[in-house]
Amino acid sequence: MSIRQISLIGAPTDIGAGARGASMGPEALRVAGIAATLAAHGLEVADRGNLAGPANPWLPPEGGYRHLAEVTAWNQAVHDAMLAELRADRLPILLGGDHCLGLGSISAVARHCRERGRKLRVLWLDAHADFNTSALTPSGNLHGMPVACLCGHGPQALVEMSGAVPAIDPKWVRQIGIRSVDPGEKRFVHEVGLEVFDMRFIDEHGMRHAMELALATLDANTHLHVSFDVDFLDPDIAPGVGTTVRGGPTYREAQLCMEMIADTGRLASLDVMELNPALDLRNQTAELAVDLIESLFGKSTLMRA
Ligand code: 4U7
Ligand code: MN
Ligand code: MN
Ligand code: MN
Repeated sequence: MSIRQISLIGAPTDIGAGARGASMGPEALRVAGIAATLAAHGLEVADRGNLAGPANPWLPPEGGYRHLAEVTAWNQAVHDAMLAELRADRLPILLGGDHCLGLGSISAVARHCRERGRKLRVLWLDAHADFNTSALTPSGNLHGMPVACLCGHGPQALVEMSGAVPAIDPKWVRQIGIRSVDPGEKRFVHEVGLEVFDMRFIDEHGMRHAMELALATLDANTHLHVSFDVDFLDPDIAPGVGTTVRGGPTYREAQLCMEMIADTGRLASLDVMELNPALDLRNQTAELAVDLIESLFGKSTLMRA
């Protein structure tokens, strides 16, 4: 049985990103009607408002990381807020905010799964692998590093946030839609054996087959977490992100991806990240994200009424 009690948590920051503006993401998703849309499907929705954290000082990287202290503070706030909702048996939706916050979010999910003796599966929907380290990163931006940090590679404060190191095993992760990976990052992804369904795979085998494989071996004791970086989507339909990469999933491919996740009935937490209203056109990317989230929560056509 899927969880029907939803909590929205806003994290208005662009502290880990390379462009300013993802800090406006939570409000843009609210304006696009995320709460009412989910409520219309019979879900109970509580909007917890926005978390608070340090301002963005917009400084160059130090020791391979930009804004590490501020990123840590924001992630701790996200971790604590997500964990409180999970412990109350609610389904938290993190409204980002840049994707560095996936670290705090999934650290809370990992801690919760340990407490409850549950298995964890993370679906990482993104144009990027987000598997850089301070030695590999071309930018120092921590939104390009959360998956590596979760797998135990990163600064101590981030790596330890879940209370266990590593927070997750790379075997628990499936990445979908990937089409931009830095050279050192690529080697590291192969080294740890991350399971990646990149755009080449989706071109050749289709979204359906990619999702069948990514969702295989889920069982009744599996907590399914989806980390949705909006730059997963093709920029023609989703221009409102800081790091567009052409050649992403179309509207129909993205819908199928969300519908197949919904069909598992296992979704238990969600991040909606990297939406950048400063780069959007008439809030269309936020509206698209809400449309897709509706499918993720089981908006059905006649077939599955
Ligand atoms: B996102 C990048 F160099 N790989 O590390 C980096 F291309 O959360 C981009 O997926 C990271 O949007 C993008 O800075 C992070 C770059
Ligand atoms: Mn990302
Ligand atoms: Mn991305
Ligand atoms: Mn991005």
